[in-house]
Amino acid sequence: MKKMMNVFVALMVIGVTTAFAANEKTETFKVSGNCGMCEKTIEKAASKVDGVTTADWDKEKKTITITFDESKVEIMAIHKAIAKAGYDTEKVKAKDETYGELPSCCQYDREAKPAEDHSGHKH
Ligand SMILES: [Cu+2]
Repeated sequence: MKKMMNVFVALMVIGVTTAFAANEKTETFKVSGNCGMCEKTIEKAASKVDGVTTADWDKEKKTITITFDESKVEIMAIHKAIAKAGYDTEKVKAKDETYGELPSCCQYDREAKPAEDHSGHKH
C-alpha cells in the first residue's frame, strides 16, 4: 500500500513540473459545433486573436485546445472571438442572429435548457 502511494506522489510531481513554459499557457474548453466546416471557422476565429499560438478544435469531444501568451491576451477574449463567429463556448454564448447565419449543417444543438437539477428528487 505504501509503495502505491509513492508511485502516485511521483506521478503527480512529474505532472506539475511539465506544465510550465515561459508565458505560454494551454487551455481547453468546450465549444459547440458539428462538422469539419465548424472546425475551420472555430479555429480560424480563435487563432486570429493576437497572442494565440495554436487553436485545435476536437470534433468528437467538442472542445478546443488553445495555446496562447498570457501576457498578451486573456482567455475571455478568445471565448468572445469564437462566440462572435457564431459558436457557443462554455463561457460566452453566440448571438442568436450570428448563430442563425451559420450554414444549416453547422447549426449545432444548443443547450437551451439549464443543467438538470436532481436535488428535488427523492428516490
Ligand atoms: Cu459545421
